[in-house]
Amino acid sequence: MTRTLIRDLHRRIDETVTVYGWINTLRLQRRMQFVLVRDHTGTVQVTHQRGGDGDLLEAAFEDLAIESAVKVTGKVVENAHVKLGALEILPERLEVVARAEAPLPIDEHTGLDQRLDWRFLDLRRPAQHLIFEVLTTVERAMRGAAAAEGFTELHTPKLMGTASESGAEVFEVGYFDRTAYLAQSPQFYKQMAIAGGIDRVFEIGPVFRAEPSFTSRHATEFTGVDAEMAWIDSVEEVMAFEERMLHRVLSDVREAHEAAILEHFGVGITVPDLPFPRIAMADALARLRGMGWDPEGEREDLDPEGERALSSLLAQEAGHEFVFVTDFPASVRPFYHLRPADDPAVTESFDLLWRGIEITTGAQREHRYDVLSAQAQEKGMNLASLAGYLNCFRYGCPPHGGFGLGLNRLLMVMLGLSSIREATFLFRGPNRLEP
Ligand code: AMO
Repeated sequence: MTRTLIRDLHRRIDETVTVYGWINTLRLQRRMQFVLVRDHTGTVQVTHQRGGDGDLLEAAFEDLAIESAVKVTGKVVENAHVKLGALEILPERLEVVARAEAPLPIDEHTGLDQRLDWRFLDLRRPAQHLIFEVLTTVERAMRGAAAAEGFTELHTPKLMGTASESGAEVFEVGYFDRTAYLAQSPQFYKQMAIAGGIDRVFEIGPVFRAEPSFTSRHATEFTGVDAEMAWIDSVEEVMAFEERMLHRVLSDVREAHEAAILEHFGVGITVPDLPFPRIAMADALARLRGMGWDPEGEREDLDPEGERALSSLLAQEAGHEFVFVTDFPASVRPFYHLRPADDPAVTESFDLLWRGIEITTGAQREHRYDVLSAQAQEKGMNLASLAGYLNCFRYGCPPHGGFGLGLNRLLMVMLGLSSIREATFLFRGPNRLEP
C-alpha cells in the first residue's frame, strides 16, 4: 500500500488510492456517510452509501471518532457538487490505525492557554502548520542572504561559566559542583569569532531570558538570529545588511505563502522598499512628545506605546512598516556599544521596529580594549568576570558591529498573530515549562 497525498488526488481520478490522515469531520446521515479526512496537504471527502445489514464499512464509519488516525483506500471520482476540490473518494477499505479518545480536550472555541496545554492537537489545524512552514521559509531566506554576503554560520555554546552581557536576566543551572548560566545572547561569542578572524558571523539559535514578563511579546526561551560583521566603517553597514536580508525574507515568503497567509490569517505580505526610514532617538522623542506622549519628559528611550506611536507616524509619513531608531543614549545601552568621538552621550546603535514592535537591536561595538574596559567599569560591571571577553580586544580586534533579531517576534508581526506564544512551537514563559 503506498500513500497518496491529498493535494495530489486530482491527478489520480478513477484510480484506487490510499490516503493516510486524521478524521476531520463526520456527517453520518440516514442514507449517506460523509467523512472528511485531513492530511498535512489538504482535506478530502470520503463518501459512503449505506448498504444496510452486513455492510462492514458502514459499521466502521459509524464507529469513528474525530481525530483518529486512519488509512482509507478507495476510488477517486470527480464530483462537481463536492466543495473540496470537486472530487471524493468512494471507500473500499478503512483502517483505524490509532483511535482518538472522545471528547477531544480542545476545540475551535478553546482559549490560547488551554490550547497550549494540548499543543500537539492544536498544531493539527492547517493554520498552525502554515506558521511553521512560513518560519522554515524565513530561516532559509535569512541563511541564503547571509551566505550570499560571505557570512560563516556558527553555533555558539548556550552553557556559560559567567553570565553574558549584563548578568541580569540569566538562568542559573547546576553544573556538576558549580553553577553555569544559560546564554541570554551569543553576543560575546560572536564578537570572539570576529576577534578570531572570521570576517562575518551568523547564528540562528536558542536564547534564554530570565525575565518575569507576561506580555504578548516576551518568552523566556526564544530563537535568536544573530549577525556580526568585521571591518565596518559605520553601523550603517549593519543596518543595510539587515534590510537586504529582510527584503529577501519577505520576497521569499510572499512568493511561497502569500495566498495561504491571506486565507488563514487575513494579512497581506508587503515586500518593503529599501532603504527603511531611519530616525535618531532624540528626534523620535521630540516628535512623540509633540503628540502628547511622555508628558513629563522623563524617558530616554521608547516604551511600547511610544514604539507603536512612532511606527504609525512613519507609516503615515513614509508609507513604511519598518523604522530604524538610531543613536540611542549611552545610558540605556550596554557597555559594549561604540560611542561616537564627538558625542559620547549617544551610541552607534539602533533598534528596528516593525509595525510598532521592536524586532532587532544592533550596534557598532567598541573594539578598543581601554575604552571598552572603561565603559564596562562605568556601567558597574565586574572586570574580573569579564576578563575572558575583554581579552578578545587586547590582540588586534577589528572594528565590527552586528545585530540580534527575535525570530518569533518577527513571525508574530508578519502573520498578525496576537501573541508570541502562537509563533513558537512550544512556548516557554515564567508560568510555562510544559509541554
Ligand atoms: P536584545 O536583548 O534587544 O539584544 O535582543 C535582541 C532581540 O531579541 C528579541 N527578544 C525577545 N524575544 C522574545 N522574548 C524575549 N524575552 C525577548 N527579548 C529580546 C527582540 C530583540 O530585539 N546582544 C544584543 C543584540 C546585538 O546587539 O547584537 C541583544 O541580545 O526581538
